[in-house]
Amino acid sequence: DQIVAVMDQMTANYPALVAPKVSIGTSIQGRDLWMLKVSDNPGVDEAEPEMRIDALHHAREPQGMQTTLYFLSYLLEEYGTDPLATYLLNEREIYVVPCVNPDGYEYNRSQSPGGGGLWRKNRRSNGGSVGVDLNRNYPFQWGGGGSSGDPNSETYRGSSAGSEPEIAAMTQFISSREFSTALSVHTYSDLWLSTWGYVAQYPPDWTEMQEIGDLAAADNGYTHGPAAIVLYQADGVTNDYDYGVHDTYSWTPEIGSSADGFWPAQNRIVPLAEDNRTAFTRTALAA
Ligand code: 0X9
Ligand code: CA
Ligand code: CA
Ligand code: ZN
Repeated sequence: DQIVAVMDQMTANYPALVAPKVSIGTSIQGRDLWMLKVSDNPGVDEAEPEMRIDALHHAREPQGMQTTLYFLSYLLEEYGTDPLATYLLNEREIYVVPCVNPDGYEYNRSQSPGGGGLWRKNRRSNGGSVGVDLNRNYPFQWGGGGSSGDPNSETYRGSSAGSEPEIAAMTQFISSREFSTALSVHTYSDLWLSTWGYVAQYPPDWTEMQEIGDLAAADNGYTHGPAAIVLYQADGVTNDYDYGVHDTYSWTPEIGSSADGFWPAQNRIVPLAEDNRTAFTRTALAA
């Protein structure tokens, strides 16, 4: 409810820069997956490079959503004052899905209203267990050694590629646009992860991707590199789908250190978001 309220408030406060939110689909429990388009002339599909930002594939990673909404606030509040914010809103179309997993996030809220809930997956009933890892369910290189076929696992990939309605909504939405760059925001570990996740190899466009990702990560000092090389193998992930299917250069920021964890202290929320503002800005510029 609070995420929806912030989205509506942005549209109300900046109607010339934020289109009314659009539902790209619904979750297992019937919650809307809301999308906000931010640009000048937001009601018009202009010939401007398109970028996507999403967050909360994993229900216990709210700092990704908060960093994303903070970035939008920066753009909107500084439009007409800061030349970079003005340029990005004039020359880009930024499409934002701040909560891909509303059922899991709401489950955490209901169990731990003060924060601290550690549920990760969606709320799919698997019979004896609950939940599919939405960042293992994408229909590209689905079902390898970087995910699990065990429904009890935290990295359960689901019964088939794209089986989850949240991921079906995302792939349909992604296929309806032409994103040049994308950020699928997670927490935590101070990382800036690129493709590939499914195999420990550098992608074909690595020279250019390295330049862009290095520039992004240069500002906050996060470690940049392919996920399967700098972290671990993971298949059916958002970044690999973006790049493998749509040629979109796509990264996963893992925001914050182990001291911040999944639920940073309240006084860390804005500093962590600010730590990533320039990195987000550079990814939008690169589009
Ligand atoms: O395991 C994951 O899904 C991500 N880490 S997290 O701690 N947020 O769960 C990493 C996914 C990395 N994959 C790619 N970026 N390709
Ligand atoms: Ca525009
Ligand atoms: Ca366009
Ligand atoms: Zn995550």
